[in-house]
Amino acid sequence: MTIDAHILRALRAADAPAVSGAELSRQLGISRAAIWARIEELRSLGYEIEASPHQGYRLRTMPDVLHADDLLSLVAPRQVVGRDIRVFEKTGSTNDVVDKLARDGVPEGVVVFAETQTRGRGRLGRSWCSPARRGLWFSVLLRPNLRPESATQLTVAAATAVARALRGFARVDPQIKWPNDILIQGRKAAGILTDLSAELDHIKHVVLGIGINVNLGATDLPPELRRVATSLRLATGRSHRRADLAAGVLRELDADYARIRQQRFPDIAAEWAAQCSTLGQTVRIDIGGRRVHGRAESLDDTGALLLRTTHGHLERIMGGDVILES
Ligand code: BT5
Repeated sequence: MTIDAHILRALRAADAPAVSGAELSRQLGISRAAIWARIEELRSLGYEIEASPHQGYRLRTMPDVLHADDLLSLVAPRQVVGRDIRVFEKTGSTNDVVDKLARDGVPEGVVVFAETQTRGRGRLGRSWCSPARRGLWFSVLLRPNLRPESATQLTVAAATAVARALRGFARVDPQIKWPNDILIQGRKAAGILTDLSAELDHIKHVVLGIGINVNLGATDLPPELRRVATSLRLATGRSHRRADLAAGVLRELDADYARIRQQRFPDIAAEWAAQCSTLGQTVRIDIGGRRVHGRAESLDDTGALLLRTTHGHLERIMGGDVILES
């Protein structure tokens, strides 16, 4: 963990109203002057830190910016997801940035956030609207020991983790629409894009891209999305501190990734099924140029959707767009 992350963590600790410079300098093994310089740097980023000669430093308010050290200190302790966090002001697509890191051999668990994306991507070449500082637009690098056909497990795990984090953080009741949409009050509040790099029998790496509409107002969305999309702010009537939600999502994702490594995907699938608005519904699914109709019955152990078609067959669906028919 970096020095700034340590300082922010110590300042945040609930049992310490203020932390002395001497204490920080002892914990970190650097001079009090060096601590002071870091505090000044954090202040310039918008952290309001009070300094009193007798008590020491006290964190009064935090800005709603994404700061890698702040996120690192909020996420700790974690096993894999979030052990390295990078924040960019602007990128094309965070999935592309992480894919490049993957090809350069960076270990799994790195997370890249962008305050805005100029070419945010959805599936099948669709675009993802990513207005500056209003949402969480980020990607996670994973190198799971899974066969390529089980990659959907990661999308399912991510959807479950995002839904759990949203529920705990903002007391909303998210629903999951297979495979990658998180809905609040029936409108899309988050989406997941899983980019896979694989050989025939094993996954080389997966880039899990997650977009969450946090503080978007109605006019931050293009007109054609205003009736189908929402944000946490629109749904709850108040703004939310993005860094806290980001840390919550990363912690939940870390927990679900651990469950996948321990071959406990069925536990995730059960949790997913309990909040999925697709199961039990009569749906139409568009898969490339093909269209199938039927009833969404369950998930299998790879994360695929099992559809009872109108002809009575059970069809295994790996990806596609689901449209509710009833
Ligand atoms: C998705 O695709 O839902 C996946 C979205 C993943 C976005 C993240 S952001 C960080 C990372 N980097 C990236 O470049 N992408 C990932 P799909 O199911 O294909 O849905 C795309 C459709 O959702 C679009 O065609 C629009 O109709 C709609 N849409 C676009 N922006 C939206 C937004 N901000 N909120 C809700 N809906 C949106």
